[in-house]
Amino acid sequence: MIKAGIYHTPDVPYAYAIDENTLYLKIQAAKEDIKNVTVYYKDRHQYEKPFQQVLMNRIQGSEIFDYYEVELVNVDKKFRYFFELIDKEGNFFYYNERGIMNERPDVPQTFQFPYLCPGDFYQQVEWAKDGVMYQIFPDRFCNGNHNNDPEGVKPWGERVVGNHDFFGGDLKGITKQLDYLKELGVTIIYTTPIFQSCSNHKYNTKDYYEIDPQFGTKEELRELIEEAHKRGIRFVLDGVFNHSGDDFFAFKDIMNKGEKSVYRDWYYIESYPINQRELNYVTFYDRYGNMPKLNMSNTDTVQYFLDVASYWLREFHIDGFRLDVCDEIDHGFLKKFYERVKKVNPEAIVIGEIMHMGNSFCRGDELDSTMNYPFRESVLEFFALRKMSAENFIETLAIRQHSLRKDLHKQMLNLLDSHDTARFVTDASGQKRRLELATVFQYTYLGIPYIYYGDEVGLEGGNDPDCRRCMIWDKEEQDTNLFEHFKWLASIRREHKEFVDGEFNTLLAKQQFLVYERVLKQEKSIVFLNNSEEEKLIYQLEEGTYCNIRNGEVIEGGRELVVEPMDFMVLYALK
Ligand code: ARE
Ligand code: CA
Repeated sequence: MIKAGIYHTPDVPYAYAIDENTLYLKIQAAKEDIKNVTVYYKDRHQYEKPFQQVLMNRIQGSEIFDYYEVELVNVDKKFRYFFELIDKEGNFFYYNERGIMNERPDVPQTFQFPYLCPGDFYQQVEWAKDGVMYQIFPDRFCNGNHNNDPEGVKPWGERVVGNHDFFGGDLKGITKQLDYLKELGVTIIYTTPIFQSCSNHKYNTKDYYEIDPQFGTKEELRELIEEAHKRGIRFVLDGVFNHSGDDFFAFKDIMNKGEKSVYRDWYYIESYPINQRELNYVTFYDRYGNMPKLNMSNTDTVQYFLDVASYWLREFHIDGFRLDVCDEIDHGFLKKFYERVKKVNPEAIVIGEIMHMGNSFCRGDELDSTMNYPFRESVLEFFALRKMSAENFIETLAIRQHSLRKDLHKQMLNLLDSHDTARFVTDASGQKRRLELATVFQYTYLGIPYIYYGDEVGLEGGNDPDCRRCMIWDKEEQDTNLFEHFKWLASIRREHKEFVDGEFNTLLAKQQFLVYERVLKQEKSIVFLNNSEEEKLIYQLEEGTYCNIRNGEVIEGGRELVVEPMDFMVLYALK
């Protein structure tokens, strides 16, 4: 046995409470090195009681590791356990708190999961997990009221977009387009910030209790949310709590009163008076003087922002927050924030904007999800830039999958692009077929599909600010085939729960060919993606009867299946 491959720790993502009696356990082993793994467990206080044993399930791992998992039920809620590993040669090994041994460990040396504390259970956000998210940059989505347009708005659709341009989009415009979003299959809207702020993106908040007049009124927000809810669409707001605008009252007070300001501890001020040219205070990205970083370990600041969250949840029935620059905010604040949000609305979601792994935020007590930028990087390199083989692609995803707890991984927001990146189709040199294949993957992989407004009709754009062009509403200019494709994807995800909750198993990942199945109890679908521009994908299909869910055709298995270059197929196993 390759001992170096063995790993477990009684902590997330290797061990965590699923509910009041159930413990999830996972162990890592070197690839194809182990015949099987059995876990022995019992109540930790019952020394005399014999261990119960259960064989662990092997799940698909990465290129170098295999994983075994199991759910243990113990009504006494207290666990003591160790692993028995049998290698390919039939040798027995025992793994416990003190390492790997040749003999069965004594009871005191076993791993322990001392208690399944009720407060530690993680509750999945069902409506989010089953849904499709749509991101809106309000100034650019739809102008529903010309009376609130800021001065000097540019004509809608102007090709060149500057850092400081305004186009007049607003909340009324979003309300007007709810039926459009419903048709697309959207179930969650997330808007970038809408609180009062002088910029077009509004990430420098002036007042966390006001809607920016450019976007409308509180009444209009209320109407938007009510109308969305009527259509089964949830509404998530952007919370910019890492920093405020420099015109936020607390920072202004420090600018005016210097050291004497009662708000001096709300920020990280290095010296007085405030000097916006030299930046003698901490800011977002160390350079944006109009975005001073908030001190979220200061009790008053924390209290203020917890109340801000309560206000929008309670008064406007928003369904959650996306937290800007989440990974630079204190864990302590995030834990309190999560607790407050769930207290006001137990169903609400908390999403972190984290561009990297961010696993320390994903233990189940700070966030329900993150914007899955690592997913985006992989999909971009495989489908758009074609810099990666299918093997590498699957490997990068497997590493991410196994580093996170399963329930949270199914709620990751799988984006292809956002207001901070170039658009996928533009990175794909305008080749929409690449976008189509990538979206097939996005909608049939683990996690929540996330559309950045306009991608569904072929809107293009390079890096910020070009990725923030106005939404195309002229039907002549919209790519309606693409729209139909997105619609179809949402429908198969709605109808086939295996795409939401099923296990993901790769059947083939080679060069530019990808075949995988999603399995949920008796339900199984197989996805074939041929990302090659020249070669056919030829795959020996297992015996059985399948339905091609794109056209309803019934296909008998036990034969070779051919998928043309840059094409895909989704088969549902009938029997
Ligand atoms: C824009 C332009 C700048 C210009 C500036 C001034 O992009 O080039 O100099 O305007 O006019 C918001 C606006 C941006 C604006 C920025 C500053 O939306 O348009 O810049 O404010 O005024 C990191 C963070 C991540 C952050 C990105 C942007 O980790 O949290 O940077 N994303 C959020 C929002 C943004 C928002 C802010 C934060 C600020 O989603 O829209 O910007 O509130 C690597 C790094 C990442 C890094 C990423 C991008 O991947 O590892 O950490 O993300 O690059 O730089
Ligand atoms: Ca307007």
